[in-house]
Amino acid sequence: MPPTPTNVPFEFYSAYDSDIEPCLSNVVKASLKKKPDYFAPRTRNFTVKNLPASVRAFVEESVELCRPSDVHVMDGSERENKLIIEKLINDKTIVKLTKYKNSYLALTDPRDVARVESRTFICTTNKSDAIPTPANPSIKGSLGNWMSLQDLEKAVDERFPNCMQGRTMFVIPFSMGPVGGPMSKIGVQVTDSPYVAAAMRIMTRVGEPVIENLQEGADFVKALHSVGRSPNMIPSWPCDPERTIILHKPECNEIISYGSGYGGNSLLGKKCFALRIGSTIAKREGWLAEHMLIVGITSPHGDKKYICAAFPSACGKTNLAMLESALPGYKVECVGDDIAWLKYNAKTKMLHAINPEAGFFGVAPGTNWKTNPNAMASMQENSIFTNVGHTSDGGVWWEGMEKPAEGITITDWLGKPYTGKAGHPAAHPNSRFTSPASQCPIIDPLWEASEGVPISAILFGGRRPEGVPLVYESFDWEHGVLVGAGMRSEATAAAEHRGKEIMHDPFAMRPFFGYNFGHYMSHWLSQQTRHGEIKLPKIFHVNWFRKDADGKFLWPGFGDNIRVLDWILRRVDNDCSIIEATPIGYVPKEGSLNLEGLSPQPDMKKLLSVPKDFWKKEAESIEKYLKEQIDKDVPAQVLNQLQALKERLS
Ligand code: OXD
Ligand code: MN
Repeated sequence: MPPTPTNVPFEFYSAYDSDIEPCLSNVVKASLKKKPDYFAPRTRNFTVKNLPASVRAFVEESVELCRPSDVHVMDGSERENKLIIEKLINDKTIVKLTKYKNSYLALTDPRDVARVESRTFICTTNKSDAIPTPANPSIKGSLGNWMSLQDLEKAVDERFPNCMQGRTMFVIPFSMGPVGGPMSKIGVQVTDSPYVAAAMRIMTRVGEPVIENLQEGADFVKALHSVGRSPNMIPSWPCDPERTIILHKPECNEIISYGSGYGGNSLLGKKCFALRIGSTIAKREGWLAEHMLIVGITSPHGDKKYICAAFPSACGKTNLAMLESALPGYKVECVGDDIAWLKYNAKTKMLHAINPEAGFFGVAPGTNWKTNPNAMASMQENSIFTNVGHTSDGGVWWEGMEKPAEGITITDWLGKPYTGKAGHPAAHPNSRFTSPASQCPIIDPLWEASEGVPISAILFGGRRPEGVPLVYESFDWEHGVLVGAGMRSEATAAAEHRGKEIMHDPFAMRPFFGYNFGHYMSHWLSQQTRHGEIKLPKIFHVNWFRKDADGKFLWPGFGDNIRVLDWILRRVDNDCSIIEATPIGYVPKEGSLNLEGLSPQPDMKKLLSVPKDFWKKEAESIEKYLKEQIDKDVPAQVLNQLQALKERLS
């Protein structure tokens, strides 16, 4: 009999449905015989058998391929979560953090710490549907990777057969967005990772209501995930880093991920579904799936507006989404910190946004009670921390956090005593906290509104140490599309990139496009006309990261960013007295940003300057990028906008 993962009796076994036996080998069947029933009766007994036929077919095919030793259909209950956590503790994947309620620390295999962009593929019949073709065959495309459907089959055949042997397959019915909402979508992920099962339960809405929705005939995205197997696997964090692969089939709404248990590689609701598959569904249905936070801002006069902001990974979306205003009288409330689905609303004639997620998967380093008290408060219970330091009093610690109390020692993310020596951080730079959004003290009352919240402004931004002003506004929507397309930012640790190279990251979506970026720009442009009358959001670009000649940040950032949001909202109200036209867009007129109470006063001249030579080079670099990388797929309007920018700069 193959070994069961641990000796703890799990209710998972009793959830197995003998009807799928015909597709299991005899060896596997033997391991499934007569498991004791540890169930307290559930409202409904979720088994493979009583899943809707289409879901059941997907699960059965996955079982046939991966041969798990048992199958558990998740109902999302507390009781079930306890059992999953118990299993994770037994497997030594997580340890309990005694300092916080119901919270745990997971340490991954050190080779499985970030999204693997180089192994992420969009698989379509025609390559040009998935990625643009560079102008010259010697130029490597940087806007996603394509794989043929035949090669996908081969990649699956080389990795998946029997990959779940001896493991439980979790079937996770999940909803992106409030269950049953008009903007929401359903997914079913099967995975052999209990860590993923527990994290998906935080990051998405899992369980009974979703199954009911499926039973009523709702469509769903199929997501197959295995952490895989490799010869030198760590038992506590199985993975197969050499053969990791993340595949998307937008033509049939399928995701297949193998070899990694971490983050966007494995929590398939997030990047794979909500952005890559999501953007292709959005294109078909006429809406937008974006790498954006959503916040509501109430002015001192009680006027509330919602905005979205697209920044690349690890560039402060979570901090802006949870901003504590430095200006008295302003209130910021969080709808989401990473992903926005935006759809035209016929009643308001505006784009409305939902946050399809239910949790935060935030970058830990740099987060503290000063920089983001709301994130800190959100993670005080029911949270899973991954690859951070562990304190001797049962808590967590990472670079940038307040010093631990006298006498407290730290074990680093590799399990070694933390010495503070340079190059040996306590937490991996891409270490994360996973916490329920509902725990955020400033969660917006409408964060689960099924029709979303109306969006008045869209911000693009990145880490730009040089040349890019604190804020500027595009002249109109088409110019805004060029601003999004021309986004660049310093590389961060969220993926496998090294160093601080300034990378093009159009719309903060470079790693997340589900289809050809040229077509994506056309789709954005089409928002102007496709819905009839529409009040489109104004588009801005912000940069909190400009530095002076000594390498010091010119702007304090964090809570003081409200000063920029205040200016933006006055622009949304069409206050024309606060702008000055420059070749790249409108910047704040001297004295129009509210800097009251800010000490020391920042050098606004430097912060808002638009150096012509820098921008001429920037425009050249954008042109080179668009022409080399996207070539014939760049929409004419974007090329016209670029030409107009160059003329304004000449
Ligand atoms: C994320 C990312 O995890 O963008 O949100 O990498
Ligand atoms: Mn992200």
